[in-house]
Amino acid sequence: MAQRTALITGVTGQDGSYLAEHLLELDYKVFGMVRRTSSPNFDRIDDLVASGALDIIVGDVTDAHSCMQVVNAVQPHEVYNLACQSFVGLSWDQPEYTLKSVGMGCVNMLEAVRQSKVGAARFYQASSSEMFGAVLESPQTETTRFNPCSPYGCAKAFAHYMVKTYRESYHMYACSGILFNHESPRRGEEFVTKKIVKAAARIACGLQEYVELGNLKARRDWGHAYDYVRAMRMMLDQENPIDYVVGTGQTFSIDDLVGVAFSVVGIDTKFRFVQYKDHDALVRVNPKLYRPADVEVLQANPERIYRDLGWESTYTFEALIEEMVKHEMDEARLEMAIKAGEHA
Ligand code: NDP
Ligand code: GDR
Repeated sequence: MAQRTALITGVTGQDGSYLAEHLLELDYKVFGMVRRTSSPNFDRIDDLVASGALDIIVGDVTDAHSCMQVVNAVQPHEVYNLACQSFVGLSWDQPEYTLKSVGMGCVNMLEAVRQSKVGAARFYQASSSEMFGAVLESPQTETTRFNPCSPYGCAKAFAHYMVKTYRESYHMYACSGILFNHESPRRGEEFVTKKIVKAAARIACGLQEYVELGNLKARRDWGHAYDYVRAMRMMLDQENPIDYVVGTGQTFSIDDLVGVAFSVVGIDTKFRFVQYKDHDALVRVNPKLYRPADVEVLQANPERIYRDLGWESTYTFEALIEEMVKHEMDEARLEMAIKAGEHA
């Protein structure tokens, strides 16, 4: 079979980097679209760029002209639209930019594919469980009604319906993966898993005293990004474009996450856990970190993707958190060694 060409927007992000690796392993030619920054932020894809395996092309999803130019230049068989402002918490402070990058970003990429000479390219959209918001049914399936409660969730719902509209209006092969939270050692610093595993490692190494968190009662369905990018590709590799819910089917609270992360470094948080204004506590609740509205519980029912595509999550929650904590322990040890060197 002739080599397939894929275009990934958001390739510098957590998912983009895993997806690029996965597609390269499957012998795809892969192009990553990046926006121009004053200094490069290729940390997650450094090796792929340096080795020449991944081709970089400059474009911004909020700029329709650049989307068109990139699609015409690359002539992809498959487009994975992952780029956007993805931090839910920030979406209340930057609702306009969030809507532009999530919502119009998706429309710009859809239009670029539709109007380009490669009209037959298959299109994957990164939809989100955040669209379920204040959930109307549990666990959530492909038919659960959306009830978003953040600007980000509203923007993702808009993009999701635009993909459906393009699929039905223009008979495009376009589909969305409704992905639940997925994490990895490459997770962005502001997300709660990363914040907690990093704090557990640094506290264990004496580099940090405590960590401040917001809503500890929220529950999420957490999996590993490696598994979720496999699902994206599987969705573009079937006969017809179909939207799928992708998750583990299990849900854990932030409290649970703290317990597991700290236990990996041998700290029992039961006695020195959360107390607001308790200066001895390792984990302190700061009400400033509460969101104006929060999704309290999310839990996927991934039966359909399992049945149709044979996809399943290969990581338990504990294994995911352990991998993340171990990575942070390596980072913390490196930091200690550098500090020791400075003082030698
Ligand atoms: P990240 O925040 O790690 O990555 C976002 C990527 O988008 C980065 O490469 C970023 O580039 C890029 N980007 C942002 N704005 C623009 C723009 N205007 N033009 C071009 N590129 C842009 O997100 P994840 O990898 O975690 O998530 C990937 C996608 O999946 C996102 O759409 C997210 O909303 C969605 N999603 C993620 C889930 C998760 O749990 N991770 C769950 C459900 C959906 P830069 O490096 O320059 O900032
Ligand atoms: P989420 O992930 O909003 O689900 O979006 P995040 O890790 O930011 O929050 C999860 C839950 O933890 C609570 N929380 C905190 N969150 C952060 N970031 N920082 C804290 O200190 C903190 N304390 C408690 C939050 O209130 C929330 O309930 C992620 C992103 O990847 C989205 O792009 C994606 O669409 C969804 O997952 C599915």
